[in-house]
Amino acid sequence: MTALPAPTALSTAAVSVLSKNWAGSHTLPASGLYPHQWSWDSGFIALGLRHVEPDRAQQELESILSGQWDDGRLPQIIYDVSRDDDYSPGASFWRSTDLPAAPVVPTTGLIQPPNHAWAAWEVHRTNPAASERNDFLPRVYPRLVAWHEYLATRRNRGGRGLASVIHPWESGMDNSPLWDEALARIPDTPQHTIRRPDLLHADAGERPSTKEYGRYFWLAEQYRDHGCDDLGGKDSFVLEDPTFNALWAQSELALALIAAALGKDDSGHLARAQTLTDALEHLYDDDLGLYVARDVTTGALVRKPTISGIIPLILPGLAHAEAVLATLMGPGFLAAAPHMVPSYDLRAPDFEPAQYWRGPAWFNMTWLVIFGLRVQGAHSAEADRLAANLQSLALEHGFPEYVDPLTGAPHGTRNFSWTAALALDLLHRSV
Ligand code: 9WN
Repeated sequence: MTALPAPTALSTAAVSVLSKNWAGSHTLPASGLYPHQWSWDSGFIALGLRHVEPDRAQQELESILSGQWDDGRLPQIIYDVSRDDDYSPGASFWRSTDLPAAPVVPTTGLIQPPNHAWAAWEVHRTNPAASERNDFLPRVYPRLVAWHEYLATRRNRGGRGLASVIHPWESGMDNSPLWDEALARIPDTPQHTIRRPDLLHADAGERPSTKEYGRYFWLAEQYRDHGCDDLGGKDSFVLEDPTFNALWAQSELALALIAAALGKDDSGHLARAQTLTDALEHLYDDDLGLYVARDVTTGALVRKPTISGIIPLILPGLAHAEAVLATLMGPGFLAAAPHMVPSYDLRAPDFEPAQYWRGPAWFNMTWLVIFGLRVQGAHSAEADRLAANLQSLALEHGFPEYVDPLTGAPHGTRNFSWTAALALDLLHRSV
């Protein structure tokens, strides 16, 4: 097993990254590359902060909730307008404050995976006194319920209860191979001239290509120009993603616990978690032994072996848990990748060890896999080994965004907040 770093060294360094990236009410994912607040980043960051700064962990989640739209959606990004030139597309692209349903703070119209209720419950559970002092659960519960209602009503595009993403950015795994086929149908000719401030902070070979950015912008313009209206039915990209829906189910389980702690009725949270867990089976691919995405516009499964299809292991009672565990432990993933879990099967002809979501191992995904192994009560030595690797690679390389799964070499930006937060979380759970 990889040696664990000294707890104090890791803790001091991780806390320092999170403090440097703290922007007064929330944490920037990375102060250069990502200078605004991102939605699912805040969920992961709160999971780490809860151990050391419980009030700040609560504030992190309340801050992202302050960007909630009238229809319940939680935006992918809340913008800091003073840094509008530093990230593209910015607030001036979305012009959200022109829309009556949008909040006063400028945001994107898009969303990201719903890990927030899960994070809120963990923040409360870790320090109930701090939570009760601030009335944390009563304040956040109705807004989290509205967020999930948005997914259930506006995003049930496939009609089977699963939420659809209408842009690759919404999945959090922007250039995953799962999106290639659907993106190939999208024009790469947006109205906007595309600026790439991201390339000042990360190597072009590790970021999505110019062609991909053309399509991302084209799709975002289409959604924006229809007033970000989900019922317009005009979207060209509509896919059901396993990780997005597994996090929703997990968050629905957390809402049931929050409702119980508040002395409220369950309000159907447990039933919805079960419905989502069952509906995920529509995404199961027997040949690959994992879950895949479904393209709602064609009805076809996108048969690509990515990390997204392994994350449903976080759910209790998953019908194909045994088969997915075998895939995870097999030659496409952990048997050949000693450090952390690759984002794409190592044997895929287009696997790329340093290219963003097309091969590198990400800290949040490995953290979710560790959690999943513990939920399934399986491979506990492997879970411990991954937890040790995650912590050592985080500290050794200055909290990178992702690593080469074969060598552990760091890639992307450094001092990345969720890397620090999740390493801190594992440290606190093992001591
Ligand atoms: C677009 C902030 C975000 C993460 C995503 C990750 C990356 C943005 C980008 O950074 O996406 O949202 O510009 O590449 O893919 O998961 O939330 O850390």
